[in-house]
Amino acid sequence: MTTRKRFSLPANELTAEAVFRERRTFLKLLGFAGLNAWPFLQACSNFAMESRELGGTLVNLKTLPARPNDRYRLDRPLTDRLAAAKYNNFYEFTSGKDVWRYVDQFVTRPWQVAVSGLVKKPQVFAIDELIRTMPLEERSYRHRCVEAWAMAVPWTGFPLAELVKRVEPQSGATHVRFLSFLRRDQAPNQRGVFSTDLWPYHEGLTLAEATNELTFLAVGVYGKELPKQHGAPIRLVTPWKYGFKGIKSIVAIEFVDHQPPTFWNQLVPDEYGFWANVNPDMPHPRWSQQTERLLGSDEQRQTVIFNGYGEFVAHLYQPPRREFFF
Ligand SMILES: Nc1nc2c(c(=O)[nH]1)N[C@H]1C(S)=C(S)[C@@H](COP(=O)(O)O)O[C@H]1N2
Ligand SMILES: [Mo]
Repeated sequence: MTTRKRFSLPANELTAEAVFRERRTFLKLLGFAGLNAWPFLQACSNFAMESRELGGTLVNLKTLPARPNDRYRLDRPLTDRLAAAKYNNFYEFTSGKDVWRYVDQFVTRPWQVAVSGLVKKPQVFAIDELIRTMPLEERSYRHRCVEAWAMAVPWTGFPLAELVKRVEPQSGATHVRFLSFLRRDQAPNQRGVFSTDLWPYHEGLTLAEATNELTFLAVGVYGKELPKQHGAPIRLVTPWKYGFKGIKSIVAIEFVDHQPPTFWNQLVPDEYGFWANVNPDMPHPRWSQQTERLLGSDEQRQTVIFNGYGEFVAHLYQPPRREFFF
C-alpha cells in the first residue's frame, strides 16, 4: 500500500511555526515570565540526546581522526554539532525531525556493503574493514535540503571514486544504484500505517556523477563515527544536489546500464526528480527555492546554483537543460 499524502515532504515553515507557537504557550503555562526558560529547556534536550549517546544509541561513537582537506571551502560557519544531530530526515524512523529519539533499535554493527553489477571485481565489504583501508579525509560541505533548510558540517569519509576504482566498472556501466537497509523490526516507518512497497530507500547517480571528486561516502561527522540519525554506518554526500540524493545507511551499490528508479521520484513523481541539482530559480511545486534557513541560527541565506559547487560539477550538465534541476 502506498501512502502518498503522508509521505510528501512537508513545508517546514508551517510545522516549525506551529511548534514554536506551542512552545510559547507551554512556556507561558510554566509561568517562567522574566526567567528565560528557553536555554534551560534546550540544555535539557541536549543532555537527553548526549546521554543516549553514552547510554545506548551511540555507544560505538568513536573518534575518526582524518586529515582535513581544505580544497572545499565554506562561505558560512559550521553548523552547531547538536543542532545538526537533532534535526534530521530519516523517513524509515519518523517523518518528524527528531529522528534521534527513534533510532535506539537500529543495529549498525556488523554491517556490510555489497558492490555488484557491471563491475569486474564485485565485492562485499565489511564496514570496519572498509573504514580501515580507505583513505579517510575530512571535508566541510554545505548541505541543502529540498525543504529549504541548510547546514554546513565536517564529514569524515572517502571519495566514492576510490571505491569505484577498487571494483573496476565494466565498459557497459552508465549509472550507479544505491540501496539502504530493509528492517521492519528496527525501523518503525517500514511497518504499520507508513509502510510502502518502495522500501528500502534507493537512489542513483550517473557514473560521471558518482566519480566526480565531490561525491563522498561519509562514515563520520564532526570527527566521530556517524550518529545513527545521520545515516550510520555509511552514507552518500552529494553537496550540489538536494539532500534526498544523499542516501543513508547504505547496504548495496550496484553498477547498471540505465537510469535507476529513485525512492522520492516513485513516491511523489511530480515533486522530486532523478537529477535534483540545487537551483534557486526552479521552485518546488509547493514552495520557493530562493532562500534557505541555516540550522542552529535560523539565519536566511540566498540559495546558490549547484549549492555553490558549480566549478566542480557544472560541466556535467552541458548543454544545460531544465530537467537537470528536477
Ligand atoms: N535512507 C534514507 N536516506 C536519506 C533520507 C531518508 O529518509 N532515508 N532522507 C534524505 C534527506 S531528505 C536529507 S535532507 C538528508 C538529511 O541528512 P541529515 O539528517 O544527516 O542532515 O538525508 C537524506 N538521506
Ligand atoms: Mo531533504
